[in-house]
Amino acid sequence: MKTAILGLLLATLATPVLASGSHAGGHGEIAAGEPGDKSKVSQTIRISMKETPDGKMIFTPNDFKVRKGQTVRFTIKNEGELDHEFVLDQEAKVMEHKAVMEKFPDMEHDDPNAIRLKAGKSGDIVWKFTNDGVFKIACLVPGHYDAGMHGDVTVADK
Ligand SMILES: [Cu+2]
Repeated sequence: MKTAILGLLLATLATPVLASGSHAGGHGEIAAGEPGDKSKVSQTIRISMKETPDGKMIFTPNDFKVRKGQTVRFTIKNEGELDHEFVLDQEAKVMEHKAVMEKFPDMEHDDPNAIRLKAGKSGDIVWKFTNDGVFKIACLVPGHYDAGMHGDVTVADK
């Protein structure tokens, strides 16, 4: 039963991602953009995720500027001792997703805008920023966002 509920939740969460595809203007789009094409990457941003000795959890760096239309490769390394994740989305979606994670802490994501990494592991997200605005990066493992694990991506026209 628990699995069925989780499956349903995951399906609900995954809908915007799956629907984003290549159609413009559909309703399930991710406002931050769409999965990028590796061959079109024009900027690589390296990010580390870790806990600090004073009990915070951080992305370093945690404030980026990118240009609209650009395809960015985020190379993310978990340099901490706990599992962490990197989710890129608009703030409202991040907060919605955070609430779901607090109820279902073991939920795994397999979305193009998110990656979960164990201690010592690295991974990439390739993303095309098709809209301007300020988007969030966040770790939604329960407690981590509130311990400081979030940041901003500002997408500007020029
Ligand atoms: Cu974390």
